[in-house]
Amino acid sequence: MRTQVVIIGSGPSGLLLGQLLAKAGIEAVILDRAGKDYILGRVRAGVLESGTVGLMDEAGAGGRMHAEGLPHGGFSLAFDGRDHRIDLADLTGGKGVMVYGQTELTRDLMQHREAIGAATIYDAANVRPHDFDGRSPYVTYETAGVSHRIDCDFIAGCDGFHGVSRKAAPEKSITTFEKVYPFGWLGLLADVPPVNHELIYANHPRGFALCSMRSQSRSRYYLQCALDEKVEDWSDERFWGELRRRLPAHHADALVIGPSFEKSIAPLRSFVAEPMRFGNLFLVGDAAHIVPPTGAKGLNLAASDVHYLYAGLCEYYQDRSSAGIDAYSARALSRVWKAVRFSWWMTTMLHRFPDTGAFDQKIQEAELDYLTHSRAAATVLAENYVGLAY
Ligand code: RFL
Ligand code: PHB
Repeated sequence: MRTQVVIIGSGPSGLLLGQLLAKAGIEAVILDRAGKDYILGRVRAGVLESGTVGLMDEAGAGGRMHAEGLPHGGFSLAFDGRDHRIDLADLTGGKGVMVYGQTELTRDLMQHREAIGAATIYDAANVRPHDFDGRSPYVTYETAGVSHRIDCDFIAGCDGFHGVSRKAAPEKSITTFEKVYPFGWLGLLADVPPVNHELIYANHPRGFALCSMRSQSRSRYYLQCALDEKVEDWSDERFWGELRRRLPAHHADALVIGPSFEKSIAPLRSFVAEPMRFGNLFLVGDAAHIVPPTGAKGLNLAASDVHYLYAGLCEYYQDRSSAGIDAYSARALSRVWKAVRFSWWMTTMLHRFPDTGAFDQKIQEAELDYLTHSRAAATVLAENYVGLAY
C-alpha cells in the first residue's frame, strides 16, 4: 500500500492533521495501537484556545463544538479565602476560550473522518517508522498477527508521550529537557452543575484545586495530590470534602455534589524534545512535548504543531516548496517553549510544593497579589491563557 502521509496516532493531533490534509486533497492513513472506544474513554483536556477552535472549523469539524461548547470570557483565581476574576475578554481585546472536552473533539474528528471514508487502522500492533532519513520512508505494523507495510512521502508522529515515533529518532540527534513535579492531579467527573459559571483555579494551603466543567450539567474537578496517592483511597465523599475545604466559603457553600463516574490521577511533567523533525519524520503534539495541565496548553500546543505541519505539507504538495516543512521544527518549538514557560509558571504559582519554605511561600503570595493589582501583570496571564498567535 502507498499513501502520501502516514500518521501514527489517532489522538487529537493525528485526527486534526488527517482531516486538514483530507480537505487539502492530501492522502493520509492513520494508524493507532488502541481501539476507538479506548481512545474515546480517555478524559483529558477541556479548554480550547481560539486557534484550536479555528483549526476545527478549517477541518470542517467545528459544528457541534460551536453548538454545545461554552465560550468563556474569564476565569477566577481563588486564594486567601477570596476570588479574583481574570477578565480575559477585557484584557485581550475581546478574546476568550472555548470549554469543550477533548473526548468530544476527538469524537467529532473521528465521525468526520469516517464520513469521508478516509482510512484509520485501529488496534495496529508493533507500528514502526522506517527509512525516514532516506527517500523512501515506510511504516510497518501488524493486525491480527499479519504484517503490513505502507510506503509514503512523510511520517507524522502523533503518537503521544509514550509512542514509538520519538523513540525511533537516532539518540545522537535528539535532545530532551524535562522537569517532573512532586505532585499529581486527582480528577473527578460527575453529572452535577458546575459550582461557578467560569473555571476557578484555587491556591490553598492544603493544595491546588481546579473547578472546571464539560457542560452546564457536567463538572470536572481536580485536586492536587501526592504522587503516591491511590484512586481507590479517594471515595467520592472524601473528594467532595477535600474540594470544599480548598475553595472560598461562598463557592464551597454552592458546591453541588453527586456520584462520580470517572476518577483518575495524572502526574505532572514538563518535557520537550528537540528538534521536532528527523528527515521525513515529524513529531507532533505530546510525542514531542508535555506540559503540566495547569495552563490548559497540551492539546492547544498539539493543535498549533498541526497548523505548522499542515501549512508546510500544503506548500510542499501544492507549490513544490520545502520551505514550510524545513521551518516546521523551529516554528513549532518557538511557540512550544513559551507555553512550557507559561504552564510551569502557573503550576509554580498555584501549587504547594512539599519543600516550600517560608521564602517561597511569600514569593507565591506576592505573585498573586501583583496579579490582582496590576493590569499589566493580569494582561500577561490573559494573553498567554487565550493562546499566543501562531
Ligand atoms: P494523545 O492524545 O496521547 O494521542 C496519541 C495517540 O497515539 C496512540 N499511540 C500509538 N499508536 C500507534 N503505535 C504506537 N506505538 C502508539 N503509541 C501511542 C495512542 O493510542 C493515542 O491514541 O496525543 P496528542 O494527539 O498529541 O494529543 C495531546 C493531548 O491529548 C494532551 O496534550 C492533552 O490532553 C493535555 N491536557 C490538556 N490540554 C489542553 O490543551 N487543555 C487542557 O485543559 C488539558 N487538560 C490535559 C488536561 C491532560 C491531562 N492528562 C490526563 C495528561 C488534563 C489532564 C488531566
Ligand atoms: C479540564 O477541564 O479538564 C481542564 C481545564 C483547565 C485546565 C486543565 C484541565 O487548566
